[in-house]
Amino acid sequence: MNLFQQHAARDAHAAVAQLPVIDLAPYLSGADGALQNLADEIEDACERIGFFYIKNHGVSEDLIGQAFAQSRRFHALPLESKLGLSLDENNIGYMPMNASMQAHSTVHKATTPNQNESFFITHDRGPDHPDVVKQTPLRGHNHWPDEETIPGFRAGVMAYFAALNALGHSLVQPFAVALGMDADYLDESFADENNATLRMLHYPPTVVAGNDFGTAPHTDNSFMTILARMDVPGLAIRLQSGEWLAPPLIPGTFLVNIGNMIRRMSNDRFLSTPHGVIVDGAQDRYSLAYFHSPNPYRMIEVAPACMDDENPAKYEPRLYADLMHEFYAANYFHQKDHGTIEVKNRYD
Ligand SMILES: O=C(O)CCC(=O)C(=O)O
Ligand SMILES: [Fe+2]
Repeated sequence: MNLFQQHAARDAHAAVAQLPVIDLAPYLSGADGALQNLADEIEDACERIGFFYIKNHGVSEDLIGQAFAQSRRFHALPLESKLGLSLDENNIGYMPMNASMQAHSTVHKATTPNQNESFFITHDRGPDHPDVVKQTPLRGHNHWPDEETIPGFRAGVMAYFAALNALGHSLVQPFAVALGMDADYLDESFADENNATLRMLHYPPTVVAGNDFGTAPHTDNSFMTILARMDVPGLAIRLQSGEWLAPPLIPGTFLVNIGNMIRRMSNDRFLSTPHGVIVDGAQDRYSLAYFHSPNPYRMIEVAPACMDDENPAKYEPRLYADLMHEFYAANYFHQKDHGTIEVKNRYD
């Protein structure tokens, strides 16, 4: 029995009922009062569980299906071609199996590397983009397979990235209000190409042994993550009770989870809930995780509305780039500071 089975939610039905499904239609269509209503729903979800579904999010099923098709095409390329696009110091590119381990996490001690391969992309900065020219850390460029090898891949992937980036931006103001701040409180933090990463995950068929995971239990280091899954199960989230729950697929929705950055801003009022993946069986599993975060060169600070004399800030202000560097170095074998860097905060 694996961890998720050993500590499975006893009343899964009741646990699933606790997962909110938030309708974005009123807010996205600009209805009166919709911003505050959405912020209230987000606040409740973040305080109770750290995960929620969104429906009527405006991203078409065709575009999502197309993005999954691109991921399948990419992962079907020969390993040598994919290794030619290997993950760079900005964590953009291809990560093969057995190349990362959740050393950062205290949720569950990972002892074996993650059993997934992933392709990471970000804003499609050209070679003459000022940050690419200056080689500014965490402001790099994408690594693409040749167009002739996989025609239409780049355009297809970037269309999905653009849609998710726009959706992520549209949720920033509701999150600011959920934190008890003015709607525009976070606008500047997300300006000038926010840190945004699309991770195209592939979990090949595996026989899970011992302490193996597709993705070991972890919290995300993003502000928020917008996840698209297919019908092959595997994801589990850890409830406040310590039990693990497999959130069902709900057609027409994305699953959103809160990352460590909003947890910091909320002074721990909002939960960045641990989750992980075990795929055990003959089927391939694909998922698309989109991480929406502030610009790396903005400070991450506890929101003034989330602290007072009785409840002082639990976190000092930190540059997001520094927090990202710590996280990457702790978890990814290819990073030059892997295994040596001090991780100041843990979130589990
Ligand atoms: O594959 C999944 O469903 C989840 C992936 C995930 O949690 C991550 O990439 O952070
Ligand atoms: Fe995650």
